[in-house]
Amino acid sequence: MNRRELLKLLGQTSGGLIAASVLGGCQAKSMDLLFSLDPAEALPDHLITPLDEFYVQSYALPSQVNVEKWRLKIGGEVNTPVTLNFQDILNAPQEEFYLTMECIGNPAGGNLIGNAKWTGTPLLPFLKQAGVKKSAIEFAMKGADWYETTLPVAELMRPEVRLVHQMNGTPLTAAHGYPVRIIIPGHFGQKQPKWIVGIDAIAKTKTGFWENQGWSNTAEIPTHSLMRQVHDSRVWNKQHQVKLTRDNWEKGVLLAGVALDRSTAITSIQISTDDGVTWQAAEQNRPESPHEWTLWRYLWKPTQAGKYSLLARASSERQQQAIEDKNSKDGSSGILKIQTTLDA
Ligand SMILES: Nc1nc2c(c(=O)[nH]1)N[C@H]1C(S)=C(S)[C@@H](COP(=O)(O)O)O[C@H]1N2
Ligand SMILES: [Mo]
Repeated sequence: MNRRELLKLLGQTSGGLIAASVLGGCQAKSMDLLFSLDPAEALPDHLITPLDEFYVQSYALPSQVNVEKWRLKIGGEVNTPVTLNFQDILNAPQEEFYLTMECIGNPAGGNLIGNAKWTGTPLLPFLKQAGVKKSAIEFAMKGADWYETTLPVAELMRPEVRLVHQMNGTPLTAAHGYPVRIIIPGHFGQKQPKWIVGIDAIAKTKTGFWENQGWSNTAEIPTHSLMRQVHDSRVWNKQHQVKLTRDNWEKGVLLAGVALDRSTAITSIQISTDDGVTWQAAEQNRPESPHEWTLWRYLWKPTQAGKYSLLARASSERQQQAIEDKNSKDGSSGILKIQTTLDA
């Protein structure tokens, strides 16, 4: 099957993102615990997802891009088109930053999310060098695999948009976009083309690959939380059932997870162990950047065996997460209810 056929095939699949995650090798390997079970240990400042656990979401198999031949062309509605090679990226000022990447198709509680330390250079000086014309309203971004997505001009002209070539201190792997990808904070992964080869200023609006299949065209990250761990088990899907023996729950049960918003700090995480009737505040860390996930934990002290429904909801300076379980094409902002059984 060639790429065109593959593209066509995926285009016809209603659950395109799911199909892609199979192709992309979204791994569900056994994972170490994210959070320490020792309540005396402080929450870390940063929780980095190791590269071998970082999800991969590609609609086509990763293109092998030859770094010698790689070029990024900034063109379209600009005064002077600019062509960059890999050395131009390395010669420009370098910045390191933490940012959490999440797929818009990540179901509530899903594993299509990861946090990394990225290294790259701001895009803005190159856009200024090209001189974006007044006629431009959007940028169309292209990957070497023909993936395309668009965003308004102002979104890409923010200083925090960068051309990135390292992830967790090592060159991007082929699966994550070697040699260069773009990162546009505040948006789901869909707006972050890997193997980027083209940024075209365009005078008419256009929609990209996933957007043409009904996925949000703004793809902005809503205020949301994910419970990732209940005591000593990792949680990564909504069917997840947790069972704890009395020995394990009597001393208290650690509930822990992450929360993220498009642009503002997470101000609180609330936990309910009675299906949303009462809520308690969880402990959280305070990352410097709103684009890195906030870590939270809560020590639940149940007094009775039984079945419980565990919920976590996040609030940011912008909004509070809704208590619903919606997996829509705008990204799932709904709450995951984790069914937990405490044995007598
Ligand atoms: N060129 C290209 N870029 C792409 C994609 C793709 O298929 N091709 N998938 C996008 C989607 S849907 C997501 S969620 C992120 C995932 O990035 P990751 O695979 O590095 O985790 O890449 C985005 N960038
Ligand atoms: Mo995605």
